[in-house]
Order: sequence, then C-alpha cells, then structure tokens
Amino acid sequence: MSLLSADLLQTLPSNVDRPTYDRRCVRTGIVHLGLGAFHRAHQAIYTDAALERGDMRWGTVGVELRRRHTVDLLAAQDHLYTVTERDGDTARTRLVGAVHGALFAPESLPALLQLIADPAVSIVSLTVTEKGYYRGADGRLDANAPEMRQDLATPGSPRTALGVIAAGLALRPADAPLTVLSCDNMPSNGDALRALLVDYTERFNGALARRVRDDVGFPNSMVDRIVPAATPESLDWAQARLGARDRAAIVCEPFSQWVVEDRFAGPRPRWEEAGALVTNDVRPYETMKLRLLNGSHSAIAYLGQLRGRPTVADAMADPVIATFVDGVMTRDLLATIDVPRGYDARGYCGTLMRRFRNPTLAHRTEQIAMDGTQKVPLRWLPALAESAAANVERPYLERALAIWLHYLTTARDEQGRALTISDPGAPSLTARIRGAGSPADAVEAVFAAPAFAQAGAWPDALIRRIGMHLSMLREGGTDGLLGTRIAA
Ligand code: CS2
Repeated sequence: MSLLSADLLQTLPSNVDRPTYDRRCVRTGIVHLGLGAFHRAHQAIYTDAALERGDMRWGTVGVELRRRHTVDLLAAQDHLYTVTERDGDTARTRLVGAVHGALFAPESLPALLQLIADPAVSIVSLTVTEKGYYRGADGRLDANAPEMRQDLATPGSPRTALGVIAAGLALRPADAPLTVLSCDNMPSNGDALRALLVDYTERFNGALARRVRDDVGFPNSMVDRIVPAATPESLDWAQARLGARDRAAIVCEPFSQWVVEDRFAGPRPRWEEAGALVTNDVRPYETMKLRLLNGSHSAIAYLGQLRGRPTVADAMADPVIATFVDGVMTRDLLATIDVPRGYDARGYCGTLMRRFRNPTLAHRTEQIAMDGTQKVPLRWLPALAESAAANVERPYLERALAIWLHYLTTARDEQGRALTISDPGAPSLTARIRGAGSPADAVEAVFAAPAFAQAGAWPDALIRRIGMHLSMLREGGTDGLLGTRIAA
C-alpha cells in the first residue's frame, strides 16, 4: 500500500476533503510546540480553514521536544495527514495541509530558534501537557527538575518548552510582537505560562524577563476535542478508507470547541471564521470544561482501569461506571461551577455523556489515566477545596479520589492483571500511602503532600471519609464502594 504523499492527492477518494489552496504559497506564521494528535486534530484544523480562505501567512511548523517519531512520520508523507471525525455511522475525513514543516528540537535547535526569532512568525503555540510546564505544587517554576536545572545553566541550548521560547525570544527583534498561546488543559493557562516564563527568564536575564512581562501576549484559551492516540486498528481503518497508508492518521470525534482570549500581541489567523470563540474572558469556559469534561474523564479512567475497561466507551457501557460518572459530573462538579452567561450547563453535561459513549473512538482509559499527579490537582482538587471551605461534602468526588489512590497503590485491575501506571509523580505519592498504617493514615499522608497541601485547607472529616472509602475499596473493591446508593 502506498504511503500518503502530495503525489497521491488526486487518487484519494472523492469524499476526502483536501486543501484547495496551493501549499507552495504557504508561509510560516506559527511555531507549534508539541506535535501530538491533539494539535493536529484541533488547532491545525482551524488554521487550515484560514489558509483555505486565502490567508497564506499561517503555515505551522510543528516541533517535537522529546521524541522524533511524529516528525519522521510527517516528513515521510510531505507533512500531510488526515483527520477523520467519526461517530456511529458518520465519518468525515479531511486531509490537512496547515502543518507544512516539522522539527525535532534536539537536532534542529538553531533552525528552531531562528524561526521563533523571525518576525513573520507571530505565534508560538503549545500543547506540551501539564508536565511540560514545570509548574511546581505552589504554582511557581519547578527550578529543581533536572531538565529545568539544565536549561537554567545553559539557556542558549534549551530542551524544555519554556527554555526554547525564551531562547528564541532573545534572538527576536525588539519591535516584532509575539504571542505565546498555551493550548493545554490548565486553568488560566496563558497567565500561568506567563508567570512561569517570567520566573524562568528572571533567573538569568532581567531584560528578557521584562520583555516577557511587558511585550509578549499570553492569551488564555480553552481547547476541547477528544482525540485518542492512534492505534493499529485506527490506522488500518483509515487506510481502508483512504486507499493509502497514512501513518499519522487521526480518528477523533466530530465535536470541537476553542475559546481564545482576545489578547494577542500581533496578528493572528481569523480562527473565529472556523468556529472558534474569541472573547474577553475565557475563565468560565475553562473551569466548566476542565472540571466537567476532564474531571469526569479522570474518574472514568481510574474506575475503568480498575474494572478492566480498556476504552472510555467500554467504561461507559458498564452501568456502575456510567452511574458514578453521572454523579461526579452532574451532582458534584456541576455544583461548583459558575456557568457562563446564557450557557445550558445541563445540556453540556448531557452532550459530554454522549461524547464519552462514542462507540467508534478507541480512547484508552490508560491514556487518560496517565500523569494523574499532574491532572488530579487541576481537575478535582479546586472543586473539593472550595466545597470543603463552604462545608459541603462531595460524596462522588471524594469516592473518586479514593478510587485513584487505590488504583495507584494496587496497580492491578480487579481481575488481578497488572496495570501500567505512567506518571513520574506517582512513586512519591504511593510511597506515602504504603508507608502509612491504615487507610485513614494513608489519606492523611496524601493530603499532606505539597500538591494537596497547597490546594486548600482540608478538614479532618473529609480525610476520614476518604479513608473510609479507601478501606471499603480494599475490602470489597469498586463494587463494594459503589454498590450502595450514594446519598448526595
Ligand atoms: C483527557 C483529555 O487525556 C486526558 O487527560 O481528559 O485529553 C481530553 O480528551 C481533552 O481535553 C478533550 O478536550
């Protein structure tokens, strides 16, 4: 089977949408750090639409900081790839042309820094996941992380996203405005990134720090689309549809949302013409999405892992999980949210439950379960802490937390199969749990860990309740904990 390439464009089936613009005329206006499936199926689609409308300034050069895999895949197929939106019997495929170059930072650092310094580039965007920001439990830069220490020691040859942005900015003409756009699932992601980059640069170059603070734009943004990592099956499915092998093919859901704060330092593509909402205040959307979608997702992931459900759709087909997740979302998390004006939050929850049930996405619970020590403090703890401060119990969320701790310590599903826990922060948390005598002591030790201790003042009663849930899990598993009606 031939590999997808520009030469094959004419031979693709007619139901595959493809660029009608001339890719040779596309100029680079965006450097994107983190070339995973999410960027390629989300921001790149909005940018592709801008190119379709004839604004050729917005070609994207995608950058991988750690693994060269995607860079090689894309280079082998003229940086073309397909995105298929799939739900039930409906499927729509687009060949995306917006990403017209890809760099593996460790091998192409001078070229990458020159690109960030190029005035024709006005946006550096990021999807580097929560841990790519080196944000400590106190919200400040984790300057002791080994990669960060190294970047601080040799800021001219950086490895981290912060280091790369700072080094590129240092080479950029002073009068060329730059916007740095975080597209990761963190509250106030732009503000957080700005504070981290100021903190980072202040440590070795005061003038650069002032420039970051005063001249660079850091819009906050909320991004939403469920984009599972490719599987051998999804790649084969795409191949059958395309009649060509696309080794970077993405199969995702039809839903897509992007809310971006109107705080750009220089020009930007008119993403709103492709459906993005450009607004003055992203926070209500961010909180709603991060808590209701990502918060529920994490609950599905840990419960799904324990109950042997490999995908989100499998998990949602398990009535115990579906009922529990509905409780987490519509009873506990929803009650903690200031819904954006005019927004139908209940309708939003209903849509989320339907999206999670999408039977054609192999969205692995193991993928969402990754990096829980980074995700849980953002997705669950603020809601729990605010509720605790108001003296309100959150019975579902408190159980979800116990479920996560149980998952981390048993590292086995309930049939006894070993689970892969991919979370660099997990060992120190599990050590706290294992070092404690009783479940109550274990939960107390967890809540004394920096990420928890910094998140709020935790009443003893809450710690005791979660300790009881953990003890029930140890005795009777998830059926034991969730088998009886949860009084809300
Ligand atoms: C998921 C997200 O992997 C995860 O942690 O919760 O990637 C989620 O699919 C996206 O944020 C949806 O917009």
